[in-house]
Amino acid sequence: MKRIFSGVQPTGNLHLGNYLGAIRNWVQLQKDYESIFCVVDMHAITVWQDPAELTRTTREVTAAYIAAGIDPEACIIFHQSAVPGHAQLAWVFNCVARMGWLNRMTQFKEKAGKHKENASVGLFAYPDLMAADILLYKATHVPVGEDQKQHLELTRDIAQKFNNDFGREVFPITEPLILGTATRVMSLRDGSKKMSKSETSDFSRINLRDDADLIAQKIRKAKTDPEPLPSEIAGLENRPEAANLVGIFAALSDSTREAVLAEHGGQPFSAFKQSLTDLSVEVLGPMNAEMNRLLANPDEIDAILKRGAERAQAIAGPILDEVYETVGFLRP
Ligand code: AQP
Repeated sequence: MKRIFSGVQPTGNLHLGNYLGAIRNWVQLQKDYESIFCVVDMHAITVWQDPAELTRTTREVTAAYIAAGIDPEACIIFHQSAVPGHAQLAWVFNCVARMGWLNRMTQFKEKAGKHKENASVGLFAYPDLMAADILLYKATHVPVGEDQKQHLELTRDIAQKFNNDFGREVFPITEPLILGTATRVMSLRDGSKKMSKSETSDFSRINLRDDADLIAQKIRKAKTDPEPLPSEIAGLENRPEAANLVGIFAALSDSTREAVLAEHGGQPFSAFKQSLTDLSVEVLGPMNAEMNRLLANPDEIDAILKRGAERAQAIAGPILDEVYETVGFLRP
């Protein structure tokens, strides 16, 4: 059996990068894998979250999953804090992983920045919780972007060490699913930075809840350069903002950058931006409408999350029992 686990943090406005880099690919994967998609609220609080906002964004991420085409009947959709096994297994893994392993994690260094001493312990131990998310379901595969590869390696190391320490093959060694279709989307204000929920400038990203007018404004204001669009890929070199817009166009039209340039090369950015706006509104419009419908009915979202948590618990419970028994915890 092939089982995937993946998640998004409810840390702010979901954006085009979350959609093209993650959620859209899951819609395809659900056909071939038993799929568990989580709203990872416990990861979110590794940095400060306003409580009311956290509740709102937990529902928003859930709505985005469904509006993008993830089927809550075929897949399990739930929020992490609703299944206690995530925290329980993470504690066991805190005792399996070594300080040296976590010290090497580049994402902690990036997120903690210069204020390492002030970062939460949770932010440091984040990869142990991620390993618990995956292994609590014995997921065989995890769709990962470039930025999460190192954390999945750590998950594999933890699984291996646990199995070795206790002399039992409790956990699978989870394989990464590197998706050719995943697109890394960069900020509309700076082509060298990734589009991000926590970036202060709202004009750096297209949020999945932006309406057509706002999408048009943001694309119109997106940073570009004075040259027209090239006709070949080589012409995008050292032009990160142009490359980003072409990459977004290709992803939204299920095409290639080559094909986009063959069609639009030579155009001034004003014309290309108009085509990109039309395409973005065409693809994101229906999703935006369905998200708004769901968010106006929070009870519907909460019922989906509750049912998902029950189904997740049914898988996680026996696996946690097996872990506890392996470790030697006396069972009541
Ligand atoms: N710009 C991006 N391009 C492609 N994929 C992206 N992802 C995020 N940003 C881009 C993918 O979305 C998934 C969920 O990400 P996450 O919520 O776990 O956190 P993140 O990667 O840290 O995303 P953000 O938007 O940048 O959030 P903040 O600002 O809170 O850190 C992941 O699969 C990720 O690769």
